[in-house]
Amino acid sequence: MLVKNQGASQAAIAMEDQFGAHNYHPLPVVLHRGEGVYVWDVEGKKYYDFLSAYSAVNQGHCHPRIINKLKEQAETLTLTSRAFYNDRLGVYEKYVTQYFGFDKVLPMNTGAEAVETAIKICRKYAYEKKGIPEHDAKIIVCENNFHGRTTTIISFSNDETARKNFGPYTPGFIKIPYDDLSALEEMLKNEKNIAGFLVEPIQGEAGVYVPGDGYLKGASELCAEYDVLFIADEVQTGIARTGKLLAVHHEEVQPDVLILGKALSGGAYPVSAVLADNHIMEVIRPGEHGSTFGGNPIASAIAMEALEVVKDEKLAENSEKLGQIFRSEMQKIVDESELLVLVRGKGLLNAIVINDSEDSSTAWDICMKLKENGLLAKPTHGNIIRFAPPLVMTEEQLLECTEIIARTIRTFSK
Ligand code: IF1
Repeated sequence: MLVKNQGASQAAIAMEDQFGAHNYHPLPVVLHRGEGVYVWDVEGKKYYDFLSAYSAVNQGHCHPRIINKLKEQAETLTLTSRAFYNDRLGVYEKYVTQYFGFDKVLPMNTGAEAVETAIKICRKYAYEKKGIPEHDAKIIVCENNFHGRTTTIISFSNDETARKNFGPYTPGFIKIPYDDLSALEEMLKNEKNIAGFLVEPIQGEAGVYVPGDGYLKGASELCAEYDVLFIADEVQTGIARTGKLLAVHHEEVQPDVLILGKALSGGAYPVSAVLADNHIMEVIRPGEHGSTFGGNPIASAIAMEALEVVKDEKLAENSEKLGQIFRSEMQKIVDESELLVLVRGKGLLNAIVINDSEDSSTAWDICMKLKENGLLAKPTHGNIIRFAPPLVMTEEQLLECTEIIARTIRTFSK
């Protein structure tokens, strides 16, 4: 539906406002089509997408190979439930476990479901394999974490917006500061009944906080030393986003439990997964966990193609290369403008921090101006803007985008 006046956008926004819950505050742009690194709004204006649906379309919008696989499977068999076998799931399970180096996978749909699944596996492992008294298992999490929006997950959030008035909260979680190995060691040493440590290799929503070198390796070693499961939530940092297939691979870490989502399907379908070796995954027996759509034939077919694309198009290498260029171009703006405090990130998961108060509208205003200039991005918290384009971007396109960002920032320069 392409119309040339603003009426279509306003009509779409008004419809969402009237008939949809107000659980988001989107940038006022109404998108109609996506292809690779580009999206078009209903008036036909073209944008670079620098959010990638929160790192779900790492392979680019509507990747032809993924879409063709979606169509092919959708015309054949969409859903059987797990009451029966199907001819796609086993193939996918073999493929994805070998792809990431684990014995088994438990397929789910959304990232939050996968995080919840990992929490259940971790607790059950603690009771049945470590002899922790039932109901006493504790999982260590980090301050400023983001792992999803379910009641249990927001129970261990410290973001009041995400958790206020959603109680009573699920117990059994202990918070420590992020990127602090001594805090983790202290907790492991002094606290009883610790079952696991759940961590984002880079804290995305908090504002793309990259931990110090050695943090992930050190945390993984401490978990091994204290016989606690190291659970890596790579829903946002995984699938080549940070310049390696997984963010933990920057430090040669293999987590005990790996959580994937988002770009596992290239953004074409909700697909998530929890991977672990047999001695952990075997705590789950028939009837103890599941989901109607988990591991359905479409999800299985799409995820295999989406992962093949990551390999064939060398998206991790491209992410690493373009990420270096992006941060060095952003650093030039930081150096010349008082408005930017710093740029940080890994691969093509980056953010700039605006020199303004958390509650200022500057980051939002910059994103509105970027939209006018043909680039879509959105602030995370207050004065931080996340930049995460699809990993299929070319160097030439990236440099065009850094020029758009530089030109836009200059119009705000203090
Ligand atoms: C929103 C951002 C937020 C995640 C990690 C699990 C999940 C997410 C590390 C849950 C989801 C999404 C959710 C979306 C905005 C976006 C997001 F960081 F990616 F930008 F919120 F933090 N683990 N992240 O990042 O996966 O259930 O959504 O499939 O809720 O506003 P999900």
